[in-house]
Amino acid sequence: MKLKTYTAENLDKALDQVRDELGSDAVIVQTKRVKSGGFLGFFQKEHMEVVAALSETKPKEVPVEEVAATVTSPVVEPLIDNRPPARDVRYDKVLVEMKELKELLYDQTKAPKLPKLLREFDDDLKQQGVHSEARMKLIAAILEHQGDKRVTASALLQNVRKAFDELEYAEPEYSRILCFSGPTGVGKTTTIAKWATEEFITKKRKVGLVTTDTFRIGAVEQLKTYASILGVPLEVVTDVKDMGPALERLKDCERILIDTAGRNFQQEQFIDEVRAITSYEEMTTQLVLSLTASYPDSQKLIQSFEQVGFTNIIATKLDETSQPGHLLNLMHDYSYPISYVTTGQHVPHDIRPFNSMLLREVFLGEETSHGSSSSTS
Ligand SMILES: Nc1nc2c(ncn2[C@@H]2O[C@H](COP(=O)(O)OP(=O)(O)OP(=O)(O)O)[C@@H](O)[C@H]2O)c(=O)[nH]1
Ligand SMILES: [Mg+2]
Repeated sequence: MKLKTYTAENLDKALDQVRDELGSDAVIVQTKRVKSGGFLGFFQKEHMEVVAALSETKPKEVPVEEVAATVTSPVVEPLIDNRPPARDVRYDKVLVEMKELKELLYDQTKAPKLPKLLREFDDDLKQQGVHSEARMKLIAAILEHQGDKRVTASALLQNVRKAFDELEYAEPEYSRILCFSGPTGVGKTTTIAKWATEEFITKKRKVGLVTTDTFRIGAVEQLKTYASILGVPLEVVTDVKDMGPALERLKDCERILIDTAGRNFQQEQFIDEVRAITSYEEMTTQLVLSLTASYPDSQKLIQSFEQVGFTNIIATKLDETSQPGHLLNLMHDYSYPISYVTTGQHVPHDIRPFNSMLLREVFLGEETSHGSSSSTS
């Protein structure tokens, strides 16, 4: 597949260029506003960038209309109205190719022009799994603070701190009943135990636990152990129709935490299962995902859960991943709040609110005194 980027002052002009050069078999894979020129290519004049692809082998396999209609753009209206409802695999393939291309473009054109220290920092971020778009945005913010001053280690450190502080941290929302859902073994039950301890011991709230995980051997026992250590009530719900009465029995609880079985959410039936469990008033879904999973897998998971809705993301196993950069990718790609990050197996201590302090620790190695308390909301 031949990919080419066209830039023009507006969308119409860019599309004219595509038509003139690639003809009607061209596939519009992305349209976006970009800035160009000036210092290292950042903060400059805005124009429209259109990426078009032309299949060299089977030009008819991916018709322009079909792909163009499935392409989403954050800044421009869809090019063609009659878009198909579902994305197909070809679309995903084009997206992957585009992402790789963007990485390449950034790594080969912009990154080498950065001042040495900044380039090293950028490379570090890349090694830690931050994708090129998120890096580019962060580097732009750092450069903005930098101005034309020489990049020294201490200036860089200060500017990275500022850039982290200025990121948009969506405010998590918590309903009275929180349902923890996510793939197998990501740490749902352990996170509930940490959360329940904090709520009960530190915040002195009345806490109730519910588990619907009667699927995995030992799952009920696992939560029962935590419930009895804390001395909080636990309801075991074997059938979703029993959820109502179980919640009724816990009506005095100020916070109810619901554990669910880990599932392979690529299968639709399990999404339906979550839909049934979370259909109760006052209940919101907390999507638990592990930072040890690949970023594309986490994206697929988010896409599946968007069908049922969720309020916050909880990112687990920060201590076990070499790719903490997924946190920055999640922030860049989605508007869902990341409420907490878990940092180990110890209950209740290994859980942290997600904020710029945490990012500083992870990416700058800064020591912060967050104490032993997990501080859930
Ligand atoms: N390293 C590390 N391990 C964790 C963390 N959170 C949980 N674990 C471990 O991950 C394993 C699975 O944890 P669980 O809480 O049982 O995970 P789950 O999502 O409830 O699993 P299922 O119910 O089987 O889907 C256990 O060994 C936990 O101790 C974390 O933040 N870091
Ligand atoms: Mg569990």
